[in-house]
Amino acid sequence: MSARDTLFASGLPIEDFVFDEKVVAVFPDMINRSVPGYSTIIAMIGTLSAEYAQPDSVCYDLGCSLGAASLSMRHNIQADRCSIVAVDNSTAMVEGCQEALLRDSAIIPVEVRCEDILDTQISQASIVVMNFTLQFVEPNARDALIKKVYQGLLPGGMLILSEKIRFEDPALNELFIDMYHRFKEQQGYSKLEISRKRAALEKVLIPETKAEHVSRLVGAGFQTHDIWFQCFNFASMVAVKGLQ
Ligand code: GEK
Repeated sequence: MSARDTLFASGLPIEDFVFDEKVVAVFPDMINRSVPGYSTIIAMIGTLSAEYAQPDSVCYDLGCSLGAASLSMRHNIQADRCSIVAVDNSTAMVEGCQEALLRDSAIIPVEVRCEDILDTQISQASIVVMNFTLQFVEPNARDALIKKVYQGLLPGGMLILSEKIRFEDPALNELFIDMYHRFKEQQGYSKLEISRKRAALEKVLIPETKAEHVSRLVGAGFQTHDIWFQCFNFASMVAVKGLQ
């Protein structure tokens, strides 16, 4: 169990959100109480990897944080001679991820890299997970990143892309944000914590609409794609590279 997230409960001035050691210390509690369906998504990444990981391939976890998706893949992959590459550009996260792996007993090799995913070379991939990571990437770098993922995937390979999403209809957008804030209150966050965290994320987490994501996936070459999970303004998509 990680420490309880009270990072936004104090009256300190609000600064842009960063993934530093203070966040790492409370991260499992923070993400579980902030992303509706997070534990389901992590579990289903394991279920999808049992089906989609191919023999002699690499499974990437881009923006791995403490490695929850990597661990879920590691415990569920059935294919022979698979390895996992987990990447994050926060030193504190990468150290925490390495510690989590030391406590884990599964045998599939995991390489943890501290690097910007914009610099990560992707090849021989059967699964690429981006679980709430693309939303933190500079918007004008997103097309090239998804194209790189497509090119690095083997035929039949799968991208699992989870994101906070925005809705074109302003009323629906407001409704889902409102429902999301109610969810956070139910999780024990105060109204003050919710509004302070929202302000800290404003310039850092840039959500896009479903249509923008679909258009990027199609532009990169993915023929098959759909949302497999959604709760209010949080969604997870799968996109599969066709067999050529
Ligand atoms: C999970 N996937 O638990 N390069 C590398 N890492 C990055 C970059 C980048 N350009 N931008 C952001 N990150 C995880 C949760 S958290 C989502 C992912 C959240 C990293 C950042 O350091 C952080 O660890 C992660 O992406 C986003 O399944 O906290 O809402």
